[in-house]
Amino acid sequence: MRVFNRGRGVLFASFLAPVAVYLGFSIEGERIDQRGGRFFETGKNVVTTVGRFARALQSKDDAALPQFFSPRFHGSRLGLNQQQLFEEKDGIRRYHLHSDGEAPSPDAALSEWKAYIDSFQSVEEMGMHLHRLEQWDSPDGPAGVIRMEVIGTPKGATQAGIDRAFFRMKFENTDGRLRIREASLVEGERVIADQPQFTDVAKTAGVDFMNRYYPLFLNQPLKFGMIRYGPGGITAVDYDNDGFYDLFIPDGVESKLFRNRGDGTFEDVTAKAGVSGLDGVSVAVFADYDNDGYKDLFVSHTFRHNQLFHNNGKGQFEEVSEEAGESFHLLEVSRGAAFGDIDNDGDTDVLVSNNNGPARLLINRVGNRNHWIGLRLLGKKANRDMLGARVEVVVTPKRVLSRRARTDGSYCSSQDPRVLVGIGSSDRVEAVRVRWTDGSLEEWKSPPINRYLTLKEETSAGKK
Ligand SMILES: [Ca+2]
Ligand SMILES: [Ca+2]
Ligand SMILES: [Ca+2]
Repeated sequence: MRVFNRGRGVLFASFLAPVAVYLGFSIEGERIDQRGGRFFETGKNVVTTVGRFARALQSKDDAALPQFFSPRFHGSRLGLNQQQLFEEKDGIRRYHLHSDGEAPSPDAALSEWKAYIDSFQSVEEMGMHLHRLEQWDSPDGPAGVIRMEVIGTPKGATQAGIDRAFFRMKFENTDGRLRIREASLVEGERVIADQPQFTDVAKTAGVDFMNRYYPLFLNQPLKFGMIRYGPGGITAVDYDNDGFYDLFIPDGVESKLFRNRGDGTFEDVTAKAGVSGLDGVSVAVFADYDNDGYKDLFVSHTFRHNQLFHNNGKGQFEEVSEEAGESFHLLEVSRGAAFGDIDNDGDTDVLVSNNNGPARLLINRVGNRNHWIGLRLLGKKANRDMLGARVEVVVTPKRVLSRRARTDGSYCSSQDPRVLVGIGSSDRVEAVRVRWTDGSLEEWKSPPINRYLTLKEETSAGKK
């Protein structure tokens, strides 16, 4: 039985398809390649230059620093030493960099940087990165937006803060060497607190896992120094319905499933749960495709076909990709996946996005054979979609399915904000409870099933 069908007329043509045809013309292709090469070399030169500039600043290399500025430099003050407090919340202070618009001489521009670095008692990291190349093919030299990131402890501070800023810079090209010709502040801020906000407990919690690249891809020579494959983020999911969020960590070598023990520690259940050996994973999305009340696992891959695993309700997953539909046999570079009931028939469908290929919309053909209840939460105040609100579907007092209203969960994808809860063969639900985001609780008794209901805040009889 096939689980997912491709939707009718829903194979979205990628905008890259015409580009592929265009590239088929070899002369044009060659020209584009040369242009691409120049673009790359210019960008690389800027990246190298600002990287060296950051290192010279961090090491206070007074001999090297003046060489980064053109003698014809002009610009406006960057506001590095003019920080204005604009927010203080939960012990965290945020400052904006403020430029007074004055135009410093090359020496004054350098002094501003020196004074900035001298304002720290220690600098742990200082980085300058090319954020956007805005001009790269001009004889005047390249121009773009440079992102600065500094982690350091300012003099008099109790711990390190983070400075982030964007500067618009123009560079002068002298015999292949770039110097800063113009510079101005786009925006910047400092975020700092007197106390640590988070303590790293990964080791004691049992989740100190370091991601690894997919080995085959890592060993491939790359024409351009592109970003290599990396997984698209961790998934937090309560796959065993015990009310505690578990963690799935996608990885290039072997992804991990950690079960939350409920005492602040996690157990590596990758092997026990039957999901060993998942490599080259982009994202993992958990959704109950068959509405049996247990969230199943969809895994998108960068280097082989995507996979679907059925959750047996006893803590194990069983692969069902073979019978899940033709899309699970395709070799595509899949990235994010968005889940939602696109055809409103009571089961969750999925939209998979692919690099350099069409998005695939997979229509679920089996889910609504089981019973279900769909809930659209509506808040009265600011959080209209009530994202983060907790829903408990009380099938029986002993079978309570807990879910959250959420749209997150997958790389560059947003899920259906409605909460779709499969209840298997149960033909009634005793109650639905909603813990709204302000902590208040409401209950709706004996709601109808196999349909979508809109639950508005403060409209139930059972407001507590
Ligand atoms: Ca759990
Ligand atoms: Ca299921
Ligand atoms: Ca559906």
